[in-house]
Amino acid sequence: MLSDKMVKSINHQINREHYSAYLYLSMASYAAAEGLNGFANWFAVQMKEEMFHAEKMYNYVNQQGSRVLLEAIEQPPTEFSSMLDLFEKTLEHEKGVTAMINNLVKLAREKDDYATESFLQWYVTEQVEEEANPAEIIQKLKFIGKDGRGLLMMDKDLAARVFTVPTATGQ
Ligand code: OFO
Repeated sequence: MLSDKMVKSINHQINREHYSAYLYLSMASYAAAEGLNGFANWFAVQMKEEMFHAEKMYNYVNQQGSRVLLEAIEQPPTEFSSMLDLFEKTLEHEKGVTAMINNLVKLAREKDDYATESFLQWYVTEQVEEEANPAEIIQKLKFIGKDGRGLLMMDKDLAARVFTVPTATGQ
């Protein structure tokens, strides 16, 4: 059984994961409008990952016999200036999400809620990747600079990204 505070906090995190999905869909739309469909694909896959993050928490709250209450999702930014801008904003956003996940772990520890602490470990590990991926792309984009051919080659690479449901930990 989850404490009221834990249910409220996970419910709020479900909202933040949905917001992340919305943010990345907005970024996908910007990249598509710029004619960079590989970049758009990367963000569309990222959007699906975020929906998975939210669904995994939704399932956990239900399994624990508590109730998910969905909150309003605010409008994400719609104006961006470049592919580099998208990934810098992604990295900044993910650092914020990591801090939120860490706060949830802290709360689980305070409440001696071992099940939730164990459940959240998946997200702790996932956040390492969530920060590493944009950081790596930022490095490449800085290297490419204003070279249009480099950008197109990268667009081709990013077109190959596919969403796969994590099997070992997926629920
Ligand atoms: Fe859900 O990890 Fe990104 O936001």
